[in-house]
Amino acid sequence: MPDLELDIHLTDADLAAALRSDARTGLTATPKHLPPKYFYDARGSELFEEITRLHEYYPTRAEREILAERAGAIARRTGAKTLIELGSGSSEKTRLLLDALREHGTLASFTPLDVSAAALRGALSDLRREYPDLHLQGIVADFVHSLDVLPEAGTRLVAFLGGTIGNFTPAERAPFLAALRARLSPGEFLLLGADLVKSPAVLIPAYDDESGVTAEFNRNVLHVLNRELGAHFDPALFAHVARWDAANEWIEMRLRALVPMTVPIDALDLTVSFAEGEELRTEVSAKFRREGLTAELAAAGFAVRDWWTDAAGRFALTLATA
Ligand code: AVJ
Repeated sequence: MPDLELDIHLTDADLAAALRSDARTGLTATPKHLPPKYFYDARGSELFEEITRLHEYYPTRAEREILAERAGAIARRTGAKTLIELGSGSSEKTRLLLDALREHGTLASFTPLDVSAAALRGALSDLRREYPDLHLQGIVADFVHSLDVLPEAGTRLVAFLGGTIGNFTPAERAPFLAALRARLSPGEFLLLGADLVKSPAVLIPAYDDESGVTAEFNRNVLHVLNRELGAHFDPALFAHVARWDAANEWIEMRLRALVPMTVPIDALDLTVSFAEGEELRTEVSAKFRREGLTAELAAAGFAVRDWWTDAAGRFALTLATA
């Protein structure tokens, strides 16, 4: 069946090449690191959905609370004709926005953008049934490198939700936000979800839950390397580590080698050694403060119009204009 509703700007071959290059770079670096986008194969996406339902993992619920309360205001303030969602995944919370924009009467099209064609196909087939009058156009792309493929039509609202902006380091955020701003016209909008700095007593359990789902999610990246690159990791020999970096104000997830090991990676013609206790960094999840994020947005050319948090003040949703 042809993918009428899917523009593919990133093929499986592109993804495979990126993984080879990122794995070679990250696993031969000191300290070792991998980009978080490789968590999200089918199993990893399922585990992430499970994480969003954990009682320790508050960001999804907090953001949904804000969206439920503010979607009407967002629709009125933006009058958006086109909603674009970066890193859309299942687009579950986005329905609150779609409903409000539809009720407001301005919305004509929705463009979810994600690296996972499978996630987009699943989301689009549900959305097609739920929103038969909406023009749907999924884009398979890496949101970091593919801002130039955003559709041009109407007043656009770009939603970047879930706190995924936290996966960038500050040095990566500035050019990303500037590139996004450059793609928008004055008067168009960015809706950004950001997790806020808070006590490590709350942050750490959110990334190291009692039931071990986040640990499985973390180790899943090793299964991805085994399957995609012919690597020979034994995920059971790695401990899940979540640590709060107070200086950088970010959570780091790492995998700690429980024993010394050498791991062949067939597709890279590479063997990687781990000392006992050596850690591989798999994710940075930065947490934000209002002043800092407002200043970063301003430096990129965005003006913050609204700053909303959940009642408990854990998570922020900010509406900014280009
Ligand atoms: C999807 C990037 C927002 O950083 O909280 C959840 C991913 N990692 N648990 C986050 C994640 C561990 C999540 N983001």
